[in-house]
This record gives sequence, structure tokens and C-alpha cells, in this order.
Amino acid sequence: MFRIFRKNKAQTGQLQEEQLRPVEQAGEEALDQRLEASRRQFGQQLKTLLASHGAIDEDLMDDLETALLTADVGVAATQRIMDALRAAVRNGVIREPEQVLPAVQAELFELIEPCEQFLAVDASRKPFVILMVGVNGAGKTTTIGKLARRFKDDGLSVMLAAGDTFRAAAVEQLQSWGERNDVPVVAQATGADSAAVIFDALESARARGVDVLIADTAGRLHTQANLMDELKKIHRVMARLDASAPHEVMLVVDAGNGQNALNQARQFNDAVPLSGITVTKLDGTARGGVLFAIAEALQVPIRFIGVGESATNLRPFDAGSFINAILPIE
Ligand SMILES: Nc1nc2c(ncn2[C@@H]2O[C@H](COP(=O)(O)OP(=O)(O)O)[C@@H](O)[C@H]2O)c(=O)[nH]1
Ligand SMILES: [Mg+2]
Repeated sequence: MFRIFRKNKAQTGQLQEEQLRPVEQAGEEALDQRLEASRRQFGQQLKTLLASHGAIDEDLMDDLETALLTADVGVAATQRIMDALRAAVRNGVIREPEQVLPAVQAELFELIEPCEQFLAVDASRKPFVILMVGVNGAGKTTTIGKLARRFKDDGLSVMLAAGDTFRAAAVEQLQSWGERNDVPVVAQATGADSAAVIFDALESARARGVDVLIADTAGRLHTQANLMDELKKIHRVMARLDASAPHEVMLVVDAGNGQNALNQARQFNDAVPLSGITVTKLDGTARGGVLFAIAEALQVPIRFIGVGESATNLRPFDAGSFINAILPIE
């Protein structure tokens, strides 16, 4: 049984055990396996560390701090967690090393729980437009394919716009996802104007009454100004047809980039206000802790996590399941 420890705000400083979800979701075990590398880096390392200390002292606190930083939790989030833990030790709420792990879990949960906001497709927007942004290789096109599958399974009609016109392979890759999921893809030749492709797609999606349009973009991040110009142009062009579009600007970052993923998230968020983030490749990296760093720095909803290359390996981000997967407490 998974349990999560949550701080009860009414009783300042008290840590209370609380059952997170009455029913384990299907596939929860699988998530566990998918995040194994991060669990080893995170959970196992923390447990080993705490077991090696007989008492709570500065030594233990320093080691814990280092472990969090090593696990890519980032400086700011680590600071916040350590401040809370030190306060709990001072107040006598934490007395034994065994109490530290549940307290860390509670702090991590508090940090990312506000980012758990599922993406809801607003049916009054037809199409509901999702603009995908992120650097090359982050997993944008793959995530679009997975999203297309998910929306179709939910009974929504989907169209894709091949807005990454920079590389021929990008268009082909999107088209092959479209074929596999029986979803139309609007594309032009390589080198075409990205905003024009997206405009065409929006026009066509409106004419056909499509529910969701997902637009791919090129992942160039030469300069901030460059990126800003391109995204502004896409906004401007879309606004001619629908002033409210895009309805979601989703950043895709590769967790394996660690602190660099955090930097990308910051840069993109400065260039264009993000409404959601998807963190990919959590299956192949021990750097899952970067989610906490991103949550602390941006406070933008984390919509999905990518845990594999196939269509079904995209999970809505669930803070409790994520923490239980990387830092389980028996
Ligand atoms: N293991 C794993 N690989 C992924 C995931 N998401 C994307 N990839 C792989 O990452 C590579 C780059 O993805 P792509 O979608 O082309 O990135 P883009 O340049 O941002 O469009 C591809 O080989 C994908 O199969 C994921 O969640 N897990
Ligand atoms: Mg791509």
C-alpha cells in the first residue's frame, strides 16, 4: 500500500500520515518500474544515507542536502526543503532519523502538488489549439503523437500541424504518427513558413469541426529574440482566425538534461508564457528530481510525463504517484 505523508497546515509543523488515493490506479506498478533509475538515485540513496546515520545532526543534514542536489532537485527547491526540515528538527517535530524520509516526502509533495493540474480540453473552443514548444530532441513530435492517440481514445477528433518545417525528418515523423493513429496531418514542404502551415491547419480544423489541433514547432533556440519572434508570429497569424488561440502552450523538456532542462524551461517561459509542461524520457534517466526544480522555479502545471517511446507511454502527471514511485516508503 502506498502512503504519502502530508503536512497538516492546521497543526503547524506536525506531520500527519494520510492516505493519498483510496484506489491505486491501473498501471501504477508500471510507473514504478518506468521510474526505476530515478528511484535508485533518489529513494535508495536517501534511504542508505539515513540508515548510515544514528542520530540527527548537522552531518546528516549536510549529506541530505548534497543528496538532493545530486538528484537534480535544484538549489532553490533543495534550500526550501532543507529549511523546512531544519525547522522541524529545531521544533522537535523530527527527533529520529526514521522520521526524516517521510518528512522529505511530505515536503516534496507540497512542492509539486500545485503543479498537478490535468489538461482539460475546453469543448467550447473548436478546435482547442495546443502549441508545442521546446528545443530539438526534447520529445515534442513524439509527445504530439502520444497526445493524438490519447485524445482519440477519449473520442475527440484530432488534427496535427507540421510546424517544424526546419527538418524534413520532422515532417515525416509527424506524418507517420498521424498515419498510425489515423489522424490528419497538415504539412508543407521543408523550409516553408511555420506560421503559415499552422494557419492552414487552423483554417482546415475549423472547417472540419475538429476538436483538438496540435501544432509542432521547430526547436531552435539560437537566441531568445529569435524564438520570441517566431512564436509571436504564430500567435499573430492564429489570432486572425481565433483571437483566443493557442489555448495551451506546452513546453516539452527532456528530464535527462537535468539542470539544463530547468534552464530551458526558464528561457521558454520568459519568451512565451507557458500554460503547461511535459517532462519526457523519465524512463531512461536517473534525473527525475528535475521535476521538483522546475516546479519550484516556474510553478507552471506539469501536464504529462513521458515514460517511454510508444504511444501509451504518456501519463497525466500525478504528484502522489510520482513521489511514491521515486521515493516509496514501505
Ligand atoms: N525513452 C523515451 N524516449 C523518448 C520519450 N519521448 C521522446 N523520446 C525519444 O526522443 C527522441 C527525440 O524525440 P522527438 O519527438 O523527435 O523530439 P523533438 O525534436 O522535440 O520533436 C526520439 O527518439 C523519441 O523516440 C520518452 O518519454 N521516453
Ligand atoms: Mg520534432
